Amino acid sequence: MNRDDFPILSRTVYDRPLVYLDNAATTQKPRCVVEAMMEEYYNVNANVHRGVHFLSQKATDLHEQARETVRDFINARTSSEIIFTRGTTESINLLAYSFGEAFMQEGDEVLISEMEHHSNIVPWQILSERKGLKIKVIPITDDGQIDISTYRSILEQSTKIRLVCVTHVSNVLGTVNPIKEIISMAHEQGIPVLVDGAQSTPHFKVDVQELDCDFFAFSGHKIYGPTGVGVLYGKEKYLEQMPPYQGGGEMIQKVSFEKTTFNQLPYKFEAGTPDYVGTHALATAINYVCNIGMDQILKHEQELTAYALQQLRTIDNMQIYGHPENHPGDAVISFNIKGIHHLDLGTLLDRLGIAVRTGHHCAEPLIHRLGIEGTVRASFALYNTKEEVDALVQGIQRVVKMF
Ligand code: 7TS
Repeated sequence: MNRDDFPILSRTVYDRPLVYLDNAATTQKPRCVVEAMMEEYYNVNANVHRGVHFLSQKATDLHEQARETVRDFINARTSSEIIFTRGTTESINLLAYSFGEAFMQEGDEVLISEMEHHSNIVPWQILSERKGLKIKVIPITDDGQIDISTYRSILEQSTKIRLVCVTHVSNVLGTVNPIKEIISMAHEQGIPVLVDGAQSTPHFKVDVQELDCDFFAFSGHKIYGPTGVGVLYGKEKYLEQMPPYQGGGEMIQKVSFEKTTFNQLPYKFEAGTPDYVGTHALATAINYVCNIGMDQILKHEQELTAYALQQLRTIDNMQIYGHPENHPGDAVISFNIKGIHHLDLGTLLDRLGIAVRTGHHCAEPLIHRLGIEGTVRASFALYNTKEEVDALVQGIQRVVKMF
C-alpha cells in the first residue's frame, strides 16, 4: 500500500533491503509531508499571529487550517479545544500541571492503568509529589487486558479520584482497550478521563465526541507527521477553568508589570512561537491518511497483524505477549524466544536489515507485571507488507539456528 510515497523505504541497511518494523516508536514520512515543510520554509515562512504582512498572514492561515484539520480528524466540537503541543508527552505534562492546579488538592487520587507508557505515569508522579496526591493503578489480566471488574470496584470504593488516565492502545501488547466503557464507567462517578491516543490515532478512526473522553493526547510523528508536534484535545468546560502551563508571548491578552490577562482558548496554552511549519506538515499527514481512508489502513494492518501472529506462532519456543484469541489487538506484537535475550535477538535482526525495538518500551511497570526484563517488538504501519513479515520470521529462524 503506497510504499512509493515513502522514499526511505527503498534504502538499504548493511547492503540489505530495509525492513522497518519500529513504527510504534515513530513512522516514516511520506514525500508530501517533507515537501509541505520544504515548501513552507522556501515560500511562506513568517511568524504567525503577529504580522500584518502577507507572509505572516499566509503562515497564520496554514497554522489555523491545520488546527481545523485536527479538529475534523478527531471530531472535536470546536477548534478552540485543540491545543498544539510538542507531542503526547508534553500534552500529558500540560494536563497534569494545569488540571492539577485547577482541580486537585492534597489527598486526591489519580487512577492510571498498569499498561501505561512512562509518559502517562511520570507526570502524575511529579504532580503527586507537588500536591500530595495518591496514584492508584488498575491491574491487567494475565492475557494483557484491563481488569474491568477491579476497575469498577476501585471506582466505587473511592470518592477521591479526580481523573482517570488510560491508554487507548498499549504500545507493548497492542491491546485495544474498551475505552468507551472505561470512560462511561468513570463518568458514572462524575470523574473525567484522559485517553492517551499515541498508539490509536495512527491505526483507526477516533471520534472524541463519540468516545466522550474529556482529554485526548497524541503525537504527530507516530501518524506520518513530523517530530516535535502533537495535540492535546480537552473539553472546553475544563480548559476554560485551567490555568496556563507556560508563560510568554502568544498566550497573553494584556501584559503590564502589575498584572497579565491571558488569551482565549486555545492560545492560553500555547506560549511562544508555535511550530507552525510542523502543524501544517501534521495536517498534510492527516490529509494523507484520510485520503487512503482510516478504515483501509485498519483493514490492511489487521490482516498483517493476524498473518504475523500466525507465522510467529510457528517458531519453536516463541512467547507472544497479549493478543489472546478472543481479543484481537492492534499492529504491535511483543515477543521473546526462550533462551535468547531480547537484545541479542534485536541486534542480530538489525544485521539482517530488520528494524525492531527491544527492551522495556518505556513501560517498565508493565514489563515487570509480565515477569520479564524486556521484549522484542515488531510494530506495523500502512506501508508494511506480508513479505516483510516473512523476512522477520525467516530472520528469527536464522538467529535461532545460531544459538
Ligand atoms: N504514550 C504511548 C502509548 C506511547 O506509545 C508513547 C511513545 C508516548 C505516550 C509518548 O509519545 P511521545 O511522542 O511524546 O514520545 N511510545 C514509544 C514507543 O513505544 N517506542 O518509542 C516511543
